[in-house]
Amino acid sequence: MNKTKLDILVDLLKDAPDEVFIQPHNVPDPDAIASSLGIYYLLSLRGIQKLAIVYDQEIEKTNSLRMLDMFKVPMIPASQASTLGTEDWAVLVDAQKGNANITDLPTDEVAAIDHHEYRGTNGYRFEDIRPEVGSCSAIVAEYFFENNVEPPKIIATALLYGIFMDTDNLTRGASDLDINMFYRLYSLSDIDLIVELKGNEISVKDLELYAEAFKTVEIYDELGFLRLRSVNDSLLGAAGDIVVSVSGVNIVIAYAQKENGVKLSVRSTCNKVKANDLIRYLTMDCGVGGGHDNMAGGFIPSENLSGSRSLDTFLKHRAIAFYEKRDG
Ligand SMILES: [Mn+2]
Repeated sequence: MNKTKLDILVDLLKDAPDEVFIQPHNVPDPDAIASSLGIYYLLSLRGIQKLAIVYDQEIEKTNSLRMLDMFKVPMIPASQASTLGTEDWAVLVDAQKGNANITDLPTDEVAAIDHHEYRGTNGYRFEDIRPEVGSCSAIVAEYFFENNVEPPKIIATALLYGIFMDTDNLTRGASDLDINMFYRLYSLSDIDLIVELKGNEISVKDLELYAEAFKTVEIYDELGFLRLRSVNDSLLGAAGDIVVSVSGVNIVIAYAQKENGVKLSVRSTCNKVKANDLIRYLTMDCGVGGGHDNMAGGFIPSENLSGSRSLDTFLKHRAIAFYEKRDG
């Protein structure tokens, strides 16, 4: 019988010299949390011991925090994993080596399961990277069904929510796999928990930040610009999602100036302007950026920002130039 991807991954991990750490991208979001939990369950089931999920940087959004508790996700900050070292292996989930959104821990990254843009083999001994899929949760859900493992209710629910969030309720970059997995997970899930998570997406503090940010919105044709004061990364994307839903606005550039530089988040529902192309253009020669056709993120370090020109002018100028080129 042909080996499944999970079989191959398990065969590899059985040779791990010490611990195996599952590592999602920094500031894990619902898709990253759900996929990590799913992989943790499958690997434990297949006898991989000394297994843990570690992440870097704070989990910011209330729904992500609620998930940890609700689904009993055994996830700890990497800084608290006292035994983590160079002899340990890592399986990257919803992330790839070399991306700006993941900290390079001392572990040897032997595997990557992801749906972001392909960033090269990076020495992985197992990789399953499918940029055409809208969520990593759908890829992980397929590991269950492909191996005839029925996900327990809480895991099915977490994965369903991961698909929900990363595809914006199946309207953003959803592939056939997302839809099929959504359908199969649905009957195994506890919808009341999804309803509860949906009721925990914004905190009162977030609301204040949103209110302040929405006052800064400027619109140029299909482009919307939004500036956040917050240092909270995930709010940037979430606020962008709201502005992109404004009638006539199809591309949103949300940004926040932090001490060390500028965080950027782009959303696009317009086929002519891909979010990943736009972010690369915005950060060209001054920063890093990447992501999906519909959602992308980037960073420009402070030292690369020109003192003479305001950040707002710089970003607007570049975004409009790119837009007009594409639109022409
Ligand atoms: Mn994801």
